[in-house]
Amino acid sequence: MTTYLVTGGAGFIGSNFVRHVLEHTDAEVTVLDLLTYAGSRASLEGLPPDRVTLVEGDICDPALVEALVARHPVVVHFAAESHNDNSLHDPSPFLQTNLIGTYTLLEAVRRHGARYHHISTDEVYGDLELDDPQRFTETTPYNPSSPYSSTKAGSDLLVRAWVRSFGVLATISNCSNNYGPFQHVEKFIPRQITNVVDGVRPKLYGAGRNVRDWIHADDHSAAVLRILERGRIGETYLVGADGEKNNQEVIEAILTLMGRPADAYDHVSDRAGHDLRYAIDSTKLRTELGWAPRYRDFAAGLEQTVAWYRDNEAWWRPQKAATEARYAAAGQ
Ligand code: NAD
Ligand code: TDX
Repeated sequence: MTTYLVTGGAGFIGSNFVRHVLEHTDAEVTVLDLLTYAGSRASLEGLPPDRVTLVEGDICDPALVEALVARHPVVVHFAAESHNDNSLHDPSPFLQTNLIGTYTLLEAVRRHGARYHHISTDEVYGDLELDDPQRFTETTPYNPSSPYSSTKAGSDLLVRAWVRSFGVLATISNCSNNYGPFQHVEKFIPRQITNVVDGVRPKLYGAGRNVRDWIHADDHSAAVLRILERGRIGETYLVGADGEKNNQEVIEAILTLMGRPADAYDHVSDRAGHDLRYAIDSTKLRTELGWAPRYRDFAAGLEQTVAWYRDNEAWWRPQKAATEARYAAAGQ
C-alpha cells in the first residue's frame, strides 16, 4: 500500500487532493505543511486519523524533509506561496518557499529514489491576447509575469534539470485557475462570495476583461492522481477543463446566484502587470492518460461553491477581516 507525502496538504488544493486520495484509493497520507496564513488544520478536520497524519514543518528544512522523504516512496508537492497580489507586496517568501523549498525536496528525492510529482501553474507561460486562437500547450515557451509566477517557473525548471541531470523520477503538471471548497478568502471567487455574505460589494480589478480558465479543484486532484498512476517520467501535463470566463462574468454569476443585482459590484484599481488571459489545451492529458473533467458546468460548480461558503462560515470567518484590511490598504 502506498503512503503519499503531500506538501501543502493543509492548503486549498492540497487538502482537496488529500480527500480525493482517501475517497479513491487505499493509500495513507502524510501532510507536510508549515500552516502559514494560507494553511489550516480545519481543512483536514474529520479525516480518519489512521490514514492521515499532519506534520507541521517547513519544506525548506533539510533535516525534516530528509527524514520524511526517507520513509515515503511518493512525494506530491503542492506547498507554495500562491497569491499573486501578495507576491507584488513582498516577493521574499515566494523565493524562499517556491524555489528553496522545491530544491530541498528535490535533493531528498534524489537521495532516496522517491517518485515525485510537482504541482505548477499555467501562469508560467505568461498570458494570451483575448482573441488569440492558440491556447497554452506543453511546448509553449515560459514567459512568467509576476514574482509568484516567476518563482513557480523557476521551480519547474529545477525539476526538469533534476530529471535530466540526476534521473529523478518526476512529473510536472501545470493547471489553470482552481475553484471549490476550502479556498482562502484572499482569492477572487471566495473573496467575492464572502463579501456578498457580509453585505459588501464585490471588487473587480480594472475593467474586468481578464480571462481565467476555471477548473474545479476535484478535477485537478483526479488529474494529479492519474499522472501519479500512469504518467510518463520526465513529462509535463497541462490540466484544464475548457472553463474560460472573464472576471466580470464571474462576478455577475456570483451576484445572481446570491440573489443580488448583477451590477452590484465596484471597479477598483488594477493589479500591476495583470495577466490578460490564460487558456489551457489539455489534449495530452486527455488522450495519453484518459483524464476528463467531471465538473463540466461552471455555473453548477459555482453554485455548489457558494453553498459551501454559506454553510462553512466558521472555516473562513477568522481570515476575512485581516484579508480585507490588506486589500483596503492597497486600495483594492
Ligand atoms: P494555498 O496557498 O491555498 O496553500 C498552500 C499551502 O502550502 C498552505 O497550506 C501553506 O501553509 C503551505 N506552505 C506554504 N509555505 C510552506 C512551507 N515553506 N513549508 C510547508 N508548507 C508551506 O495554495 P493552493 O491554491 O492550494 O495552491 C497549491 C499549489 O497549486 C501551489 O503550488 C500553486 O502554485 C498550485 N496551483 C494553484 C492554482 C490555483 O488556482 N489556486 C492553480 C494552479 C496551480
Ligand atoms: O478582488 C479581486 N478582484 C479581481 O478582479 C481579486 C482577488 C482578483 N481579481 C482578479 C485578478 C485575476 O484576473 O480575478 C482573477 C483571479 O485572481 P486570483 O484569484 O488572485 O487568481 P490568479 O491571480 O489568476 O492566480 C490563481 O490561479 C493560478 C492562483 O492564485 C494561483 O496560485 C494559480 O497559479
